[in-house]
Amino acid sequence: MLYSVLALTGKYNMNELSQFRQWGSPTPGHPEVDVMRGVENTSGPLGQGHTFAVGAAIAAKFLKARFGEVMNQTIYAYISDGGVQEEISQGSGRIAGHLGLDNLVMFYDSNDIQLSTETDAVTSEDVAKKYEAWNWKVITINGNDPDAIRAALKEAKATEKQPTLIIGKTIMGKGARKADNSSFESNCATHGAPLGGDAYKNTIINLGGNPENPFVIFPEVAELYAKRAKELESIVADKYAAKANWAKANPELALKMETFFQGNAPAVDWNGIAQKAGSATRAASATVLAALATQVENMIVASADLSNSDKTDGFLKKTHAFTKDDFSGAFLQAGVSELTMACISIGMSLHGGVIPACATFFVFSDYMKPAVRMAALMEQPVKFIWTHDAFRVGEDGPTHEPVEQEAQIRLMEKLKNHKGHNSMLVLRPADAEETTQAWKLAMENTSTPTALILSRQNIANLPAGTDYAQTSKGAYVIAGSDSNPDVILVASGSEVSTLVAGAELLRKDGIKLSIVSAPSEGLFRAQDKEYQETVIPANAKVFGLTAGLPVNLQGLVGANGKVFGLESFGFSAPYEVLDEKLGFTAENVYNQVKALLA
Ligand SMILES: Cc1ncc(C[n+]2csc(CCOP(=O)(O)OP(=O)(O)O)c2C)c(N)n1
Ligand SMILES: [Mg+2]
Repeated sequence: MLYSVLALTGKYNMNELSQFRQWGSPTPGHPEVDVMRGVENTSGPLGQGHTFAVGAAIAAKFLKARFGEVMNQTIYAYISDGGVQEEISQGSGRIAGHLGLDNLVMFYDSNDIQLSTETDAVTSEDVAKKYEAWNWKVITINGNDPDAIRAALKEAKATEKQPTLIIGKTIMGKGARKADNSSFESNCATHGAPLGGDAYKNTIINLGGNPENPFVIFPEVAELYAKRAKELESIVADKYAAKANWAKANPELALKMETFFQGNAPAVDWNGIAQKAGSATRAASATVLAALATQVENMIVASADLSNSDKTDGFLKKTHAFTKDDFSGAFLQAGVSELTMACISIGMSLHGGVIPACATFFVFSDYMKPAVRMAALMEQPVKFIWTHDAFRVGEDGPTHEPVEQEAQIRLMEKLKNHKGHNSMLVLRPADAEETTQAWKLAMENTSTPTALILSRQNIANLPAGTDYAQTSKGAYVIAGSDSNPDVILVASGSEVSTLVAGAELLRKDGIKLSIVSAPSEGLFRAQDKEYQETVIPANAKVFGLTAGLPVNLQGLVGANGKVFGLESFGFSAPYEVLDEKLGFTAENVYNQVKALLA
């Protein structure tokens, strides 16, 4: 539907439509973001698209609060039976209604048919009542009637303080015919499969076309669209003129708006950020966020009901959360809805003009993976803040202790996007200072999503003299390392300081060692081979320590070494006890390395 409508506006030609789903065509099976062609987001995983729209509507409100009527956009979205059923629709429906997003109009293609059954086989809920309960204006119409659609859109535009859901009761496969020329309407079989053979021929004939030459725009349709194009030309010209007048009257604001939409890395006084030595990296992140809140005017931070734990409150304390009538703040209290929050953040990013970040506990990144994948595919520079990064969550026990999550998310560093770059930057800083550097990299990364994996517990700073600027190389040798080491010790996050403690014991035995902090293997492997060789020479003996699965470090440690990691779920106990029980101590580092060198 999207391609065919865009073809009527000249964004695709008939040849491109005929290449639907074929290699190299601009018409892949599910539309992939291509703004110049009118595809504003990649779609396919049900439920995410309309949530991107909620994010875009929030971004528009945020910008309107700063620039006024010139940013007075309405966001139009589509949803289907499948989208309404997806759990994420609960989150986006709630938030859009709660924030009274009257700049959001969503059309629900309610055809009572889904992929493998009719909808009444799986649901009997009253969708209108559900959305009304979330503070949506709901208008139910015959969705195949253009006049009814026009009237509903007018009503939606006039609605204040509520998003609008237009429930269009439609007929699936309207006009479709089977091989025997009987009706093929309202039939699951028409969802995705080509009609084929005589069904296809009969359908084209029934719709007034010629099966021998089906890729044709009927003259009356072409005329209708040409007329509308003319109207749009003058509407757009008026908009541009109004914008130019506004820019003339408000040169500073106009410049600011231009800067926001350029999407470049913002200017931040990174050197001015003073970290408290020995902080938890989540607390160090709060320190950075406090600076970003005052220095980056178009940053929006969200948290899924954990702002005081994930320490996004560092940002929140300098601003205020969005409310129904007030988007002058820059914080989204997303409530407990991690996937929704992630998709809203992506939608903000797709809208443009803003820099979104969102936060929760690392273990709940599991709830966000489908969105992270879409952010990576669409190359959206959303910042994902994940705190409570390992078993040192402690007393909360195994449900809250990420073990395999780091390995999972680091797979995205290995997966290339369509530009051939790592599809995501994943950083797990080793101390407070490295956290500042990690945030700097995150803000400077304007072409892919970034993950910041942060600790709950305090971490001793790396040895004095460590050149933190080298964080940008993904892995680097920290201060106090020996040249020509007998063994190289490598880790990320708080395990680096455990290595430092273990190294002290090893040095007493005369062992020479080098310690490598590796916040991002993906970034490290993007450096030239020469640099990589200076940090971890190919023939070196290497010991890796990770509070996640050993696979986190196997790529860095190689065949010549050994990784000590966690190979089970965690346990509930104070984290110092867990460190002892699970072997994350200086003594165990000593024992493991001695065994490796023996
Ligand atoms: C997350 C997710 N799960 C499953 C699918 C597979 N799928 C594609 S469309 C669809 C349902 C189709 O029904 P509906 O949304 O009503 O669309 P219609 O067939 O009416 O056009 C399903 C299950 C998907 N694309 N995304
Ligand atoms: Mg349907």
